[in-house]
Amino acid sequence: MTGAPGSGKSTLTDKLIGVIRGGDLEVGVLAIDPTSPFSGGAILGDRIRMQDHATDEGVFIRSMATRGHLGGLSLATPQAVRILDAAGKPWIIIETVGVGQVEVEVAGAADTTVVVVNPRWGDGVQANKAGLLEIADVLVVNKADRDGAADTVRDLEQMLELAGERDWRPPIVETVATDGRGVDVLWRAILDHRAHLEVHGRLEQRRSSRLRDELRAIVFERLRERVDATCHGERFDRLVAQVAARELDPYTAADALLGS
Ligand SMILES: Nc1nc2c(ncn2[C@@H]2O[C@H](COP(=O)(O)OP(=O)(O)OP(=O)(O)O)[C@@H](O)[C@H]2O)c(=O)[nH]1
Ligand SMILES: [Mg+2]
Repeated sequence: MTGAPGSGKSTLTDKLIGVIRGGDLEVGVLAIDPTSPFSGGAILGDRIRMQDHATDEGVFIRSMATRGHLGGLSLATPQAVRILDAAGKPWIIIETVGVGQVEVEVAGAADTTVVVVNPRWGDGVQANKAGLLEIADVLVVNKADRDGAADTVRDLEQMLELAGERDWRPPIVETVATDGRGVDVLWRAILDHRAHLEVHGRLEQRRSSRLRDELRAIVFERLRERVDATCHGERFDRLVAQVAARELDPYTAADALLGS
């Protein structure tokens, strides 16, 4: 579940928890704050917004900040999802603020990406509109109680039209998260997307490509640690001095370091 700050992600998540618990299934919620090192605001805000479920044993809600975490969101999120999965949560909702690269990483971590926008979304200068449409499996126009919801739906339809043929056309759902209107339609859209993935073998494909990305990211982090360890110390300093004195070119120096 991704979208601009304040678009209603937590309120929608709260209502979705209600739907899932109505079916007696357990649910895990990860609210990811990509910017704050402490996530204090997010923890408080999300807990308050999902208060109805705070004492429900079948609901696990956790806020996490990823700044400062090695590999950031792309490593922390799948690991947290894995733990919730192992703990037997059949549904896991990941909420994160959409800012640039982040929503793309979220899309990488989830089976279904829900992009939340609000009425008049089309008015502002939003650099990453096309990018958001690209990752959306389901589009939500939340705060449909406000003016301009129908226009925004039309805008989105046009943009999807321009984006061309795809094997899955993201449905556009209007919701009013505060009173729950449209949330049943949103849940149906999520289930439809899941069914689509399963029928076409895409679920396994997505998960396997996700694992490839994760493994690659882990290897990358490990290599980075080695780079830090290698480009450090007496031998490194000596090679730098040799390059500075033009006794050695930097590529040869690099090879010498890697060779060691
Ligand atoms: N009028 C109206 N207000 C809404 C609706 N959904 C959410 N809100 C309000 O919008 C504000 C932000 O809602 P949140 O659910 O916290 O939004 P969010 O996207 O989780 O916000 P961040 O996590 O801070 O990015 C709250 O005051 C909600 O009560 C809606 O459908 N209609
Ligand atoms: Mg929130």
